[in-house]
Amino acid sequence: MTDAALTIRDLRLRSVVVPLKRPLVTRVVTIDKAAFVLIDLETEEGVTGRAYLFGYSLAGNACFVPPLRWLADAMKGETVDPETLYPKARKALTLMGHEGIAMMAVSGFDMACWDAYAKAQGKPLVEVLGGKPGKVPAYNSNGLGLIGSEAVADEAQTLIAEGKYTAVKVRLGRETLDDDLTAFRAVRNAIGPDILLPVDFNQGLDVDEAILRGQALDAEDAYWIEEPIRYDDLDGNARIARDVETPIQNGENFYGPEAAARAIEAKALDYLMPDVERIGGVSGWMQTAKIAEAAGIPVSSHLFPEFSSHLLAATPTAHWLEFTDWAAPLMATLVEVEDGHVQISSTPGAGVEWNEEAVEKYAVTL
Ligand code: SMN
Ligand code: MG
Repeated sequence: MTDAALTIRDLRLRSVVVPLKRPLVTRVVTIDKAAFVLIDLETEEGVTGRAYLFGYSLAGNACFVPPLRWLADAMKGETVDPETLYPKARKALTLMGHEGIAMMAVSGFDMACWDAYAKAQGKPLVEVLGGKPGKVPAYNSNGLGLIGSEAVADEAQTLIAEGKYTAVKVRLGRETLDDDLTAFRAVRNAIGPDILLPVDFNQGLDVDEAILRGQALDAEDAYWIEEPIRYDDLDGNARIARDVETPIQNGENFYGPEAAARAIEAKALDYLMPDVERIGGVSGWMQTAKIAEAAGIPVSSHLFPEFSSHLLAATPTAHWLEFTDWAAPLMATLVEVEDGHVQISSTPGAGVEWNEEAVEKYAVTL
């Protein structure tokens, strides 16, 4: 990067809360609105890098702002070279820890850096990362929470029809195993045998219950079992992965490539599903993709379809993109879905540009 070099001036941060078309009830949380912090990385050259963080709630958004401001102050005047800035950003927040909110702030900063960097090269992010432009297989994750069996079966049909999807994911973790099986079978009957049907317990079980419900799902046809127990109980997850045949999916709550490496080493998962806002942004994702490749582990994404489509196309063991449209009301251009695939944006950067009118409408003060 020579001619296209950019210099960081500041981070502009805005907080928004967007209503969800379909509230999502999970074992741990009900999400009926989506709170985001919008990050505009401003450069002296006038190129702006854009990304967003998902704060889950207004209080969550408020947590992101101080470490992001800290990074803005620490990184002012630096050249936008994301591979150099990622370790610098992590170091800048060392005393806040390498996980949790600090890592999420580093991730958001890193994503905005990569967006600016790709824009300065005039290329879509996927190309800068060495991946192929085009499309990636996606499942529609805009629903299928812990609702009644009839409602969940109807919703599954609607979700598939929205984009000719060949996979949808149902949340489980109802009161009893029987309740879960009833919901799973209702969805399976409604969608037919050819649609892949992963399930997500959102960390809701203990190890014994997870083995019990997991083995019951072995007799059904669940495509994967996601987060059956606490994501960071590696011994427990390894026991479940050993005793249950259906592949165990984990990773949306891993902070940094180190956490993914530890889980793979512990055999605590069969499939890996990093979340770009926790794994360390684009830089952390790409390091994680290498670790997964070496271990032969399939990699799916969690939320953030705009960035995740670029990342999966540059991931050697890419598996499934989780499609949600939660940030769509804020975007100038929508993520395109066709025949169950997300089209990777082809404009320079990661394809995140704000619809300023909508941002103004949904803006909230912290
Ligand atoms: C999930 C968790 C938190 C917020 C939204 C969705 C869920 C998923 O675990 O994987 O979709
Ligand atoms: Mg999940």
